[in-house]
Amino acid sequence: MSLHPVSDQRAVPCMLMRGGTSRGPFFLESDLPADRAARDRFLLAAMGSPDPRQIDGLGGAHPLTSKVGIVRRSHTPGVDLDFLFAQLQPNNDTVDVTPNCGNMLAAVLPFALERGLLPIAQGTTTARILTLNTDMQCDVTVQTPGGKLQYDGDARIDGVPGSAAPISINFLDTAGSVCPSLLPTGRTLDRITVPAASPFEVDATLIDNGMPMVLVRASAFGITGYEPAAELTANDALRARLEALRLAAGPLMGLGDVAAKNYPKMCLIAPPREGGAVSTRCFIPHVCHDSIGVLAAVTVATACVLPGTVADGIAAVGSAACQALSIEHPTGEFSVELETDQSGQVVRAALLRTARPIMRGEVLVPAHL
Ligand code: NQM
Repeated sequence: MSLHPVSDQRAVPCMLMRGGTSRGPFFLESDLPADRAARDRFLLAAMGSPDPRQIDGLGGAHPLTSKVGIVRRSHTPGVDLDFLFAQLQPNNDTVDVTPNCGNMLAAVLPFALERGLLPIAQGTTTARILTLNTDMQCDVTVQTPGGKLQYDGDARIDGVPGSAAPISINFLDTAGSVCPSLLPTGRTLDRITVPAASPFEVDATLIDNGMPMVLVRASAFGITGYEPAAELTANDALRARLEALRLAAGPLMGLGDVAAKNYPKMCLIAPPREGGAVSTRCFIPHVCHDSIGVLAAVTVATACVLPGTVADGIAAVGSAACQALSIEHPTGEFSVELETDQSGQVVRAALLRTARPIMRGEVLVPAHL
């Protein structure tokens, strides 16, 4: 952090990156205050939170554009890079570093190569990345023909216009990221009694294969599950019932009181309509996602291949040890390749994302912060 020479602002080097279907500034850890409270004050100011429009910062007035990536060379043997993801919000002053974000993760290696943390190889460059939020490791490969980062390409991901170079992510250990285990209640299905103004009971699968999630059938909430995301976000009665369920599920998942937390995420499922494995509408956790999060898709796909979950009888899945599952969402689909062992446990998840640098320079915040 340095004082801006011609003003009373402080300047911090930053790259604004799109990672998958998310966007946010990326920083080198060494450019940020070491003190956590000071770092969080800086991030809130940089993003313009709290403010619904984030008019005084870089945030895009939506949870998916209120994200920050912090990167450093790893100290862990066998690991190249450490990534800390921070979820901010337009409407409050939280800086949550508990959950993962597989979309922002897609931009970590390009950012690290841009900032010279690792050498660029010929053809493709692969790095092992440790997500510090949940101690999760993955291998990421980017295209580097001729020793230069390539962002242009033919890979398309739903939720992002156009096409770009593919970035492959191979997750090595996702089970029980924030929850104590993959199935924190020890069951694939729970009947939950939800205390609300009008109490109700609902069948749900409480699961965490990279993202703590509550899966329920859309039909249990009187909707089809094919409604547009904006229509569901505008449905206050539905959101109130989902929030009551989320608050009841949190302690059952070993997450304690989740009232002020960004997880578990809620996912309404319905039979696939486009030849995929299942149709989804995810709440993250209060706004309906226009597509689906990366680790949310891995977690939903995992529920689809486990017998006895709420997806049983809804999801269309095969029985091969390695299969690609297409998770349908409001703006298309998300393909996840899952590998299971002989006991049916998911041992590997692979997927494709894209990323692009949008701006590089310095973000300015008031110096008194
Ligand atoms: O699930 C949204 C996103 C995410 C998180 C969210 C994500 C993931 O789409 O890995 O990427 O669940 O808040 O960016």
